[in-house]
Amino acid sequence: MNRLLTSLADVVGPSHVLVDPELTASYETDWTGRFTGRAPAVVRPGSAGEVAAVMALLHEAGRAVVPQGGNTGLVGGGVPLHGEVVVSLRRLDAIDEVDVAAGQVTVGAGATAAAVDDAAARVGLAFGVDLAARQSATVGGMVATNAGGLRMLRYGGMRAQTAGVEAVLADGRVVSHLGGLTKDNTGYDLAGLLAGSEGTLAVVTRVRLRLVPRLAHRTTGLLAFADPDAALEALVGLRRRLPDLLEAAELFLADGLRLVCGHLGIPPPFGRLDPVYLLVEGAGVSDPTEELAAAVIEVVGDRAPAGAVEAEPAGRARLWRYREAHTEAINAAGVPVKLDVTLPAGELAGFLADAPAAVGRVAPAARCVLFGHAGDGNVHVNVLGVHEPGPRPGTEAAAVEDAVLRLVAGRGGSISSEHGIGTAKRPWLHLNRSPAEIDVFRAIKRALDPDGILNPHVLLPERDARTGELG
Ligand code: 2HG
Ligand code: ZN
Repeated sequence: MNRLLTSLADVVGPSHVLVDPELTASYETDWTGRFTGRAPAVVRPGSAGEVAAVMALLHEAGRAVVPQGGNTGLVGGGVPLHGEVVVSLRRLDAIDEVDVAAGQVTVGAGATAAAVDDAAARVGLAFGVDLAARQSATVGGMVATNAGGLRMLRYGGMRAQTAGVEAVLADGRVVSHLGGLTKDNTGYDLAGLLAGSEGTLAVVTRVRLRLVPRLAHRTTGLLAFADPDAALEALVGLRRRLPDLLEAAELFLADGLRLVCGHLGIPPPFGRLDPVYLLVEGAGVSDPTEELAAAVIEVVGDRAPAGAVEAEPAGRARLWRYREAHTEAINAAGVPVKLDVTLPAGELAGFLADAPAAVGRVAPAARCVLFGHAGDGNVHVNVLGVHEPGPRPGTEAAAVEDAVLRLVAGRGGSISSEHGIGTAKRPWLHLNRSPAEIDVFRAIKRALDPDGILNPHVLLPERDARTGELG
């Protein structure tokens, strides 16, 4: 190892090979505190060339690697749970000049979502993906997880924003296709393949991003409902009535709101706790307030016993805070078991009703907090008060995961909506993917990473259920 560390230091400089536990600690534990490991080293290359040289050395040494961006992942996919070397891409944060004619920009993997959006704003454009972790989440990690976020409804997820990638293969070779041409049928879509590959196929170093128009006006509405059915019916009506205006449609429930209000020390929205809330945001080149308010009155009407519409930034931020503070409020209450799932539209209300009971059957003392991106059918299931929340088989946490994921799959949903499979969910991949599909995944993995050094413990199940072969 010492020889390897010296060679790595020759490439990136000694101050960018971290081995002191005090310096490596923040790279070794995920944001929730649920996933934690120990890395023999954290390597911080400063350019794509350095990433290539680092990967060549690690490949030669047969060392397993976890590529890491802002370490905001929630499924244990970006931390060294099995003693992997962490390759941090955060120093690759350069943002090229925005190509205004193309409406695109090329950015380093370490650029944060917020920094990309700021750069786009300077020329009247915006980054189509927005999420609560915008100040820390990096573009490389967002591609690797195919992040979705708050505006998926209107612009799609990371794969849709990705017009090209540059990436380093396991052995240090570089593949680069950053031209961003709208029409370009010259073979396999490597950018599309790497989106959602969770660091298992290559290390993303640069990304060509499609940008979207920056809409000058936006209005946020918060509506309270007596039950999920009423909220979801209202959402169907609003989507139909405002097909070009809606940018976000978020849902949360009384339990989550109670936690948020306690955590922030603020009163609930309408001076009381309602069972279900829908937060909707409209954005346009002209002020959408009247159109949104009219649609709420016409479509939602009496379905919502209380509501507010805000167009000023401070008022909008106040409404968003109730939704965006869920993650931090949950974490302040304990280490959660987090599941991130999609339900078909027609199954969403039923799932919200059934999930707490399914959890209660296997973890009687647990508390279920449900919220998410209603417009995409995406529910974030956070379970607090689980005995042994760590990601180990045979624990109460595993029983909770099993119960929720089977419920989701049984209703035709996806066990990973936007956070990835990571280490957390790979034993359940077979609930959504057939043996033939998993065989194809393994073949792709072998083609790009024959020695299995790139994030070897995520996404693919450890053993093939039929052959017993290692993933
Ligand atoms: C969000 O939508 C994030 O706020 C985090 O995806 C979700 O904390 C969670 O479970
Ligand atoms: Zn989310």
